[in-house]
Amino acid sequence: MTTSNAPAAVTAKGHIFAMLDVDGDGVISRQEYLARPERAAAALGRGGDDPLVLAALTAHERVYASMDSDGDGRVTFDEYATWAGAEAFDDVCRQALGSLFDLADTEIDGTLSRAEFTRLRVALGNPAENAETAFDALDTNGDGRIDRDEYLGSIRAYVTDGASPMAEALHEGCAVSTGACGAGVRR
Ligand SMILES: [Ca+2]
Ligand SMILES: [Ca+2]
Ligand SMILES: [Ca+2]
Repeated sequence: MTTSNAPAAVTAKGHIFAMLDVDGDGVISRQEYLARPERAAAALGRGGDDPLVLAALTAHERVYASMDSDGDGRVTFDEYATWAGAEAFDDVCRQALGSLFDLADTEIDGTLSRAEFTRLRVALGNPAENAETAFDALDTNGDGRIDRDEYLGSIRAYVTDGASPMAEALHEGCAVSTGACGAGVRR
């Protein structure tokens, strides 16, 4: 299991929790979490009967159930901190993040173009202004596309180490655009 006490890793965890606790009441509610794929689907023009939307909802349900260990429909920071880590990422988060990627990949070529990335980012409630910076940080091989492995690998590195191109992107305020599913690092 990957664990880290690095300041960057602790910062990453705080960033992700704050991003998912949309109303800032110190709890990630079920509704707050499940609104993410719903909002993305609606903004990307996908209906509720789209198999990709159903897959995204199922994947997010699974993450929430995993994260909410006492099953009360509220994820506190302590609950989140105990749960989050590389293991949670590999078990459930990779699938949820991949599902958002697939929703945004409207050309179905397995990569996100700048336009597709920006649409996903806006769909998840972030302003489009710094999409360029975020895109450049995530396009690690600089080919003008973010492929699925590049995308998921960057987020995994961020949630386990707090250090990756994702950190730069998050510090630009683009946390929501990454679609981070809630897997942060363990203390
Ligand atoms: Ca909340
Ligand atoms: Ca709970
Ligand atoms: Ca594409």
